[in-house]
This record gives sequence, structure tokens and C-alpha cells, in this order.
Amino acid sequence: MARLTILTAPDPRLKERAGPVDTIDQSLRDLLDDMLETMYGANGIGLAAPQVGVLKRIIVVDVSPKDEDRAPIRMINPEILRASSDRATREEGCLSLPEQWADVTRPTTVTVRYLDEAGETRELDADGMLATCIQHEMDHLDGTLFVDHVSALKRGIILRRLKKRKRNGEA
Ligand code: GNR
Ligand code: NI
Repeated sequence: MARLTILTAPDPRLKERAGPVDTIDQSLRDLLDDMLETMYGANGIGLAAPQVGVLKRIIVVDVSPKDEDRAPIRMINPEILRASSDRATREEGCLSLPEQWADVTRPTTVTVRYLDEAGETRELDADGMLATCIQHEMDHLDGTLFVDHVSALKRGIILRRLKKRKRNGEA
């Protein structure tokens, strides 16, 4: 297990579309475990492979409360089968946009189909924070960041702050 480096905006790799996984082998399972270790180490509730520089359609999520047992979910080639027409607005953050937060409106519930680490097809009905997090992670697979869902004004403010952080060597 290893902790990986999380890319931060602006970085062109965060804007690319990730390709599907075609082989689920031990090296892919190791990557999933490294992504989980990286996510937990950064106190995140989700992580997508492009955030660690791997342009593959893989995400990990764990929205369990900190005082409860871990409940990691590993998703390979996830697809949204259904999204509710009702929407919920939540404040989002992102490990690739450190210390930046904004309200984002998304479908309240989603049904996701994905392959697990054994290559089995699974379906999950998600609501609440889990639904938000899965959608946020799946956006990363298409090069979309939460700031792409907010006004151009707010996006500009946040991206300017991140450029300044990089200039100041704060990662
Ligand atoms: O750790 C994270 N918290 C979070 C809070 C609200 C909405 C989405 C998220 S995901 C984020 C981790 C991350 O950047 N995943 O891509
Ligand atoms: Ni993110």
C-alpha cells in the first residue's frame, strides 16, 4: 500500500476524459487500495483515479461517519442508470481544489452500475451524501470539477485563488 500524490488545479490532467478499464487484475486492485489509503490519509470521502494522475474510470468512496467502521466502495467503469428529477443543493469541496467550497445542485438520488474489484457487475441505489459523492467522483472521470457547476463568477474566483496558491508553493 502506498499513498499517492493528489493533483491540484490547475492541472491539465484533471480536465481530460478517462478511459474504461479493460482488465481487472491484481495491479488494478493494488491501485484501488492505494487510492483508498490516499483518500483516508487526506480525510476525503471519495477519490477518482484522474486525481492521482491515472486516466482510468475508477473511483473509491467512503461516506461512513468517522467514529464508525470504514465502509469503502470500489467502483470500476461506473455508469449512472437513473438519476432522480428532484435536486439537492450541498456544499462541495474537492481534494484537487484544496480549501475551496461552493454550493452545487445535483440529482438527489442515483442508481449506479459498476464492476467491483472481483469483476462482478453491481448496482447501487444511492441517496444523501453518497449520491452527491458518487456524482462528484464520476464527474472527475469526464474532466469535470465541481466548479464547472457553479457560476462563472464563483468559478473564476476559486480558480484564481488556486493559481495563487500554486505560485506561493502551497501545492
Ligand atoms: O472529500 C471530499 N468531500 C466532499 C464533500 C462534498 C462533496 C464532495 C466531496 S468529494 C471530496 C473528495 C474529492 O475531491 N473527491 O473527488
Ligand atoms: Ni473531487
